[in-house]
Amino acid sequence: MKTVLLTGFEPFGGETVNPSWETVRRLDGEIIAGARVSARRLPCAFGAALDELRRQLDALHPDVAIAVGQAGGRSDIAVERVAINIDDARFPDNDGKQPIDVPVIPNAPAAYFSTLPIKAIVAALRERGLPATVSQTAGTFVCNHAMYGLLHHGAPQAGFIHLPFLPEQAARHPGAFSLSLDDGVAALRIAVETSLSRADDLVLSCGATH
Ligand code: PCA
Repeated sequence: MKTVLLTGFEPFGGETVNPSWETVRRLDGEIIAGARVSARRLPCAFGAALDELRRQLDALHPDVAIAVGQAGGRSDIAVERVAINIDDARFPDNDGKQPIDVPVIPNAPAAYFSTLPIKAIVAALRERGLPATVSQTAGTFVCNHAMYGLLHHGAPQAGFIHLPFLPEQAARHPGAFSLSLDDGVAALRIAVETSLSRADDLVLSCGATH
């Protein structure tokens, strides 16, 4: 049976929940398109997040690995295209570390592209009425760090998805977009199904001017 690893992060930045962990934990043990899902939580800390991710990759050898994180400022489900080899934190992580302009992995490539069918995922999400887009940057905080490490260490298909705030979080951030837990769970199920069902991607205009 194929194996899917989904990871979510612990809360950070003053939040008491992280939609990524709340969402992936709901899918732990589920069989999606004949593959078994394992959900794991990562610390929101440079280094420690990658150590845990590596442990899980070594233990599970997943066919598909999707790391998920919170992007409170985003207004849709952001399927990340690329991870860059830089840590540049605007505020300390949960261990109090704030790396500035250091590589995620020294002497490794500048960037890695997601190996998920990112545009097919966006198209499938939109078809089911869920707001989604391809994101051209996963930032330079712990999520980009984890995505870069995931792609460096590898799984046949691997990538990263950022989720907006949950409604209960958005209630404390007036004006912020939110996505319900049920919609987040449905979105990740679709992302996993789409990844398992195709290796190639769609040609779909989803670019950005900045
Ligand atoms: N989001 C942060 C790190 C953990 C998370 O859920 C980020 O976007 O880097």
